[in-house]
Amino acid sequence: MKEQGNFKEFLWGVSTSSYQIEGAAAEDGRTPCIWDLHCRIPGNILNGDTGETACDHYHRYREDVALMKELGVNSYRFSISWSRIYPQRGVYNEKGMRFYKNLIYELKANGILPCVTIYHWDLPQWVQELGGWDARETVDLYLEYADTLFRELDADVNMWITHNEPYCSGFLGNHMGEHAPGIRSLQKAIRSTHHILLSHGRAVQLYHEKYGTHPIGITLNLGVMYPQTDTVKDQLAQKMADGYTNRWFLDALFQKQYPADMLALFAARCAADFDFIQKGDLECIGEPMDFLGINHYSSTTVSYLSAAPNLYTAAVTGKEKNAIGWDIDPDAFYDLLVRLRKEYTDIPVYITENGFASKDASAQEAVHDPQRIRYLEQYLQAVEKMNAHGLGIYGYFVWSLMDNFEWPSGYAMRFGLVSVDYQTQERVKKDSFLYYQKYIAGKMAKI
Ligand code: GCO
Repeated sequence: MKEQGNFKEFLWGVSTSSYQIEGAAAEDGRTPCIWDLHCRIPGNILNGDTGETACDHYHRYREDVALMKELGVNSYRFSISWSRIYPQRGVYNEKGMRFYKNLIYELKANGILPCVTIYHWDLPQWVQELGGWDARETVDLYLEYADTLFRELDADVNMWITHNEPYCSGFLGNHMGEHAPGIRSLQKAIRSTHHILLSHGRAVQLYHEKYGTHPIGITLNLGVMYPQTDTVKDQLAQKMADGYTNRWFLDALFQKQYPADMLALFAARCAADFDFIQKGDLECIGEPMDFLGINHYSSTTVSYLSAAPNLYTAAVTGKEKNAIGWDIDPDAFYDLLVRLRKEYTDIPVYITENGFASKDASAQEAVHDPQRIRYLEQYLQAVEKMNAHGLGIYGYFVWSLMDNFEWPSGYAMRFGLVSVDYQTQERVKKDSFLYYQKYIAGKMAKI
């Protein structure tokens, strides 16, 4: 295990992403991303919500940074909108970049370290029209975009995340069709995840060769899967759920191979021949990175269902849940890290997202949130236990700074420490904001 940083270096933060908060969809040269189009198709998003205005962060970022300053975080994780930087093929948009330079300037002036996610699902529509992640050429387009970010922003960025949750952008977007671009094709989805992972590996190589001043890694959403019963069938379901969400990505990144059981399942389900995996690809995907980001929210219990795409379906448990129905299970969070250390890697880990969804009737009602506080208490305790047992956690980011556009759930689900009234854009600190503020202050005081 690499030596763990002291508390001075520990990052206490909050996370957001571009499409979920920025709004200003057509401003300063930005062109549509795949989510802009996905939101316009009736039935895709609850209540027909879109990210067109979202939290209007593009115009209110100073106010939002002031909230972070008050919260006391020493780091902020956000993502960059690719179509602000490259609104069209080969056309660099200085005005789009200016927004991020201003944001980073504001953060640094307030003593907050910028942690930048290069890609958090908002693929420019023009890239989708060239084939999207299904096309190998997208890897080169991503690299051109990433290199531009490194060149323009590296001096002031504290750490880089190549991708957020390739499971979602790859499988949920292209196999399940639940996320943009809303495609339902296993074959396309396998190719897409491969190209996403390849673009990650190539970006890590490029960054290490040309820049290499700050840490660079990827963020995975790792879940913990339990079988509903101990029957052979449910155990198989558990294995497939783990393979689809966790091992497909972990094995590629840390063992330079895809899991054999998933290759067999996919081959049977869509007659894929995997010829898109070219010589040297897995070597590149496995390029050593400086840290792993983990987004974690809950555990999932599954049972066998032969008709389901991957032979499993989520089962209902008696565990306490958030408003989306995700099980609250902090012990599973701890076990996840034990497993990661045992089976995969000893590189530093950042918890890049963790948080609680509530469904409140109004922004005002959202302000008193004892359940979110209870959730954070339990999950922060798990992080403390991880570090007490030397599991190498270097930072923790709450999802999210403020209520925002929660993908297919639109604005119905609220994850924020700050409540947002979407009519007036008024921000109000929730009780959980005050809780996290006090928690961080206690940690900092111990330095
Ligand atoms: C994710 C994304 C976030 C979500 C959050 C809650 O993990 O899905 O990174 O954009 O909003 O996780 O679902």
